[in-house]
Parts: sequence; structure tokens; C-alpha cells
Amino acid sequence: MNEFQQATFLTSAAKVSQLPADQGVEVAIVGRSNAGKSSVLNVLTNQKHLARTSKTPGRTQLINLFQLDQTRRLVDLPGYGFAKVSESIKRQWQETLSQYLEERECLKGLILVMDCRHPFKDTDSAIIDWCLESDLACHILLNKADKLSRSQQQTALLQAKKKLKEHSELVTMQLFSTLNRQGLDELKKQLQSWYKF
Ligand SMILES: Nc1nc2c(ncn2[C@@H]2O[C@H](COP(=O)(O)OP(=O)(O)OP(=O)(O)O)[C@@H](O)[C@H]2O)c(=O)[nH]1
Ligand SMILES: [Mg+2]
Repeated sequence: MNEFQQATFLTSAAKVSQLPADQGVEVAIVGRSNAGKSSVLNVLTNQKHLARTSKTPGRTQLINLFQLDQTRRLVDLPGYGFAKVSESIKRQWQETLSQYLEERECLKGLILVMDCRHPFKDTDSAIIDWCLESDLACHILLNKADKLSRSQQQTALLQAKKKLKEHSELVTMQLFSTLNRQGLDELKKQLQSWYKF
């Protein structure tokens, strides 16, 4: 499966109005700052430095677009919930994020990355609710599973599933670790169905 390994950086945008034409199929990676969004992208594409990762939260400040082929794109969205960013920047990002989610016609699904030890924080739940209301598919990664034992992982997965208000086909969930690639095949399957590879 090397559809994802072919990914190349396409462009960065500070605003929705700067994005490339709203055509083809886009899947966006969202989540709190430091949840591991950029790391997920790198593991998925098997490229260590495609998306910048950092121990410092708030590293990804632009909408970064990666191209799989002529019509398929992956989008690394800036993280939310980073306390040290000024209020005005936070507000601006919140607006950009909601504008992207609401307006982007080619958006096929969201990958919502959460730390499996601290799921459903801040905007996470709002995004899930928004997906359910807007009929947009959302696949949740309970990331950093390597930080938990196998039994703790199962507990975290069960608890997270219980928390989902609605058991909808629209919202799916799995454990993941960018450190040891746990869950990578499951993630690829989800993406392949969205992209119709
Ligand atoms: N243990 C462990 N650490 C991880 C995992 N995924 C990411 N990390 C670490 O978490 C930190 C943040 O990862 P990033 O991929 O930069 O997170 P991000 O969500 O893109 O953060 P922003 O760009 O700030 O929104 C880095 O130090 C990563 O090495 C994982 O599965 N396990
Ligand atoms: Mg990032």
C-alpha cells in the first residue's frame, strides 16, 4: 500500500481563502495541540519529516496541505487548546477551523487525534457534535497508546466509545501509536474507503 507514501507537500495557507481549488477529495487531521497530528501524517506517509513535529505545542500554525495525487489531499490543521497562544490568535484559529469545516466542499472526512490518556477535551467534543450534525464522517485516533498497558488501552477504548453520545456509523474510533505504528493498517483502511483508492 504505497498510495500514502507518495505524499508530497503541496502548500500552506493561513486562511481558508488561500486554499487551493475546492475540488477532489480532502481528509483533514484535527485535534488538540500536541496530540500527535503531524506525527500521524508522517507515520501514515512513511516519511519522517514530511510534517513538522515538535515537543513544543502550537508548532503547526498554518493549514498545511499534502498531495497524494492529482485529486487527493491530506490536510494538517493547526492544533487547538494550546494555552500559551494569545487570545486573539486563539480566536482567529477557531474561526479558521470552523470556516474550513463549514465551507470546504471537498472535505470527505476528519481524522480526530486525541491523547488516549486525556480524550474529549476542549474543542474535541464540539468537533464530534459538529460532524454528527453536518453528516461528516469522523475517525478518532486514541493516540499515544504506547503510554498505556494493553489492558489500560482496552479500558480507554471502551470508555471513549461509551462517551460518544450517538453510536453513529459516522464516528469510528481506534487505538493508535505513532511510536510503534499500532493501528496503522486500520487507519489506512478507513482512508482508503474515503479516498476510494
Ligand atoms: N509516546 C508517544 N508520543 C507521541 C506519539 N505521537 C506523537 N508523539 C509526540 O507528541 C509530541 C507532539 O507531536 P506532534 O505530531 O508535533 O503533535 P501535533 O498534534 O502536530 O501538535 P501541533 O502541531 O502543535 O498541533 C511530539 O513530541 C511527538 O513525538 C505517540 O503515539 N506516542
Ligand atoms: Mg502539528
